[in-house]
Amino acid sequence: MKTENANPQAKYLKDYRSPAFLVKSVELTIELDDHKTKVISVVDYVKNEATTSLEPNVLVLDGEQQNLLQVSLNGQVLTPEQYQLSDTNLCLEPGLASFQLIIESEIDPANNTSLEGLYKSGGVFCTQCEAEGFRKITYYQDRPDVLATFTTHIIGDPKQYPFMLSNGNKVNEQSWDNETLKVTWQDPHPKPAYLFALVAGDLDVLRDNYTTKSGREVKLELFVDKGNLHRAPFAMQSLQRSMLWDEERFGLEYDLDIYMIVAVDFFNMGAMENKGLNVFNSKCVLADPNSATDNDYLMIESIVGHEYFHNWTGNRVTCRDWFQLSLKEGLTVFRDQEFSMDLGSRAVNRIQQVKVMRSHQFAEDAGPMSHPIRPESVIEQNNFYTVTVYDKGAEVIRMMHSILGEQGFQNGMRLYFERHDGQAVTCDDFVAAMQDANKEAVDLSLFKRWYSQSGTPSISVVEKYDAQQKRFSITLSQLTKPTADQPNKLPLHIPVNIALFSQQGQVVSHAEQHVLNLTQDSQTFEFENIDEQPYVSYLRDFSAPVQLNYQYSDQALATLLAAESSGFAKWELAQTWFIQQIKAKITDKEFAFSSLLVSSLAKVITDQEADLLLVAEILKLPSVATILADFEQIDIDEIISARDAFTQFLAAQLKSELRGIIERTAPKAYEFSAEQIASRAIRNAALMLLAYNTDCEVAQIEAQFANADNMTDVLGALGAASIAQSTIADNTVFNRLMKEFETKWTGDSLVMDKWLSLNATHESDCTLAHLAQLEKHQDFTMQNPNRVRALIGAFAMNNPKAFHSKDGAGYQYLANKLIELNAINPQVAARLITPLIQFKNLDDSRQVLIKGELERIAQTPDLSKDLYEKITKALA
Ligand code: B3K
Ligand code: ZN
Repeated sequence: MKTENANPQAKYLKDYRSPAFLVKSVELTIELDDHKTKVISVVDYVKNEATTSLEPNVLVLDGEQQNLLQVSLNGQVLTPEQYQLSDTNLCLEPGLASFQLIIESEIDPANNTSLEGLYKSGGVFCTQCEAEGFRKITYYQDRPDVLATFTTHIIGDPKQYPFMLSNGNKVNEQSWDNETLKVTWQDPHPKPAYLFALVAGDLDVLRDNYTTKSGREVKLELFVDKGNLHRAPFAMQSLQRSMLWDEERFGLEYDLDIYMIVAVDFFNMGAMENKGLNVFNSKCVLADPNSATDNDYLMIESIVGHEYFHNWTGNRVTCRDWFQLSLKEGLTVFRDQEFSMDLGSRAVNRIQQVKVMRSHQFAEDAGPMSHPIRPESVIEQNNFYTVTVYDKGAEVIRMMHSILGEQGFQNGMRLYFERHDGQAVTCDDFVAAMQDANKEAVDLSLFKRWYSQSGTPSISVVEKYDAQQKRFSITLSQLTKPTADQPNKLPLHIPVNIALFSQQGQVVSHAEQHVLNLTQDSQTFEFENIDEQPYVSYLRDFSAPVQLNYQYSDQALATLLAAESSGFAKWELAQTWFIQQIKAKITDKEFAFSSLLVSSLAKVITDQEADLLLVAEILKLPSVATILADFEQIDIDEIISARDAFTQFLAAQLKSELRGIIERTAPKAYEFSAEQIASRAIRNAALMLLAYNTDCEVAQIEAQFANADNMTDVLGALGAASIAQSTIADNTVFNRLMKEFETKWTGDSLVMDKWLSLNATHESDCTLAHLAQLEKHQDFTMQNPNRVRALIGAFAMNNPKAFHSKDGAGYQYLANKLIELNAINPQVAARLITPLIQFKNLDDSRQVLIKGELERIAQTPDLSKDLYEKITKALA
């Protein structure tokens, strides 16, 4: 296989060694220029007496894609014989216990399409250093356990770049003619290089402030592209809400006098928590009712929160090495989840979290990239910003939270900060703080295995009722199958939350809510004084990230669905029932879908007391990916057609109830309120389902589209039109509305992303030809990750019919795009390859086609480490 760097090598957690030198301070001078930005770094080093390095006298600096101009040690310019320079390192042996190194180099931001290091987004200079991007700016020990204070001087033309920003506080500004300005920033908090940031551009700014509970006045500044100020207020309010929430729930306050957020158009992920200067994908900041949906608003709130919460869980206490990434990410995802849950619907937020686990994380753990939340070996670190590290990581924190309780958990957090503020630590340190703060109460020694073991445990259940003894018992067994990275699995500590109900749906009083702590391969739990065989609701609140192997009877499901008090559990039972029905149809083509399900669901939908946002979720069917995860190997067409048949069945059977919803929820003048969000959600869910009926009322859809005063309803109408066009006689409705939408929004790239995605997921006979056409649209460019994800990502992830077409054309299309992207942006390419490497449960002929494509990609000249790692593992 040809690669950028011959034979990329894995790094191992077990090989961790502390650095040979520590850094006292860093002073950077950056002279901005599109193609020749000059970077001068002045760094004071001291020998690390406690180093475990095998070469304790050698200073190893990371550096890539720079033109090195000069190195001097304590004022003496070094000759090239005095250091060793390779494509990735600069090494020297200073022979001193402390010294100053000055390095001058040149970089080319305008040609940096990887969007890592210093690059230009539109006309704006910006940086992305996590995980290992700082090495593209200057030669440095680019590792999270080297912490230093930073002073940054930015030199540039103030007419082009009126704002020149970096971390910390602005301490000086100096201009020497009309063309040059030098701005100096100082960050008093020692930080690793991955938290460094620089932004320079001509932007609009929204200013506000926040007073912390101890009285610190913090200036808040939100920078956006010129003309976008009207889309900035919601992100600003989200920031203020985050600051207040972290004080109230975690007792944590902000620690600088200024907090800045900059929205940029070209960004590889959602956002980045650089100290005092967050850089955000504009998609995760900008919103107004005309252009953003309710879900966009909620996403913005949660990401603004996430980056803010990193200030403590990530920045004040950071990771010792990148294997510990979940230390900050799992914990911070847990915190942003709790933030959204405290502010909004707990049940519906939990549902969204669980959907991510089931449709993405389970698949990752079952595929070639399976890894524990703390991985043990890595070729390309950027490949490990995964649903496992983030979302399963958050599930592990959530289990700890439920084992310790809120009080015990907060005691653990306090101890963690007391011990480790200002340090770079490990996941073991975190668990030790949780354990030591709760010594008497719990023993986390077995629980810790979640950090080192990959794979999704499956839980099977055997129930036994002894009428004579009035004893009910549940035997739970756990099994984690071998994964690509680990052949042998051990039992885990799995908390299984259950509730017992009588056959009439009464809570079996003394057993309403139990957490069964499964710690062995198999365990039996007994309940005394049970008058009849109860119905059990399992894995309430998704109390552990496991797969439950249990076939409920239709009668049990009907009873539990009506009786459950937990909104989440109601959704879970409905989903389980849907999946059981779809699976039954796959096994037996003659299978008749359950009428008991219909009447049970009708009751849920028409319940006047019901939480409408929850009901909207209940009306959405499990994704194809979620159902696929339940099979060892299957022809995916069978899932798609059984799922379609079941959807049509529900749409037909519930027609009058769904129409009732539409009547009851006629849109009112737009407000962003919980009540209206719920009303829009259920209306659009109903409209979507109704569109599966051959007599679907297209007029309804068109009226909603024409009269909508907000993007949620516009997209609701378009989504329904997409289905309607494939179901019914009026086979032009979608095309008509999409044309109108395009005319209105062309040039507004964030909104056009929604249009691209709708095109990419619409069912049609000529999807691929259409995709090729869309790539030529004026709003599309392969250089921008948002566009690529909106078009190509949406096709590969959310159009299973076309992507998995039997002739392999979908696979071939994606492979072609990945080959193009490899040269432009390896990180984006490596994210997009996911559906091509998770093929184990597809049928043999599709697997052959996919492997052929993977082998073709592997032949790409200069294949990036990112793709190399994933393809090698997939083909192994
Ligand atoms: N910490 C960043 C992610 C960096 C990704 C690098 N490939 C955003 C976040 O999780 O908040
Ligand atoms: Zn994060």
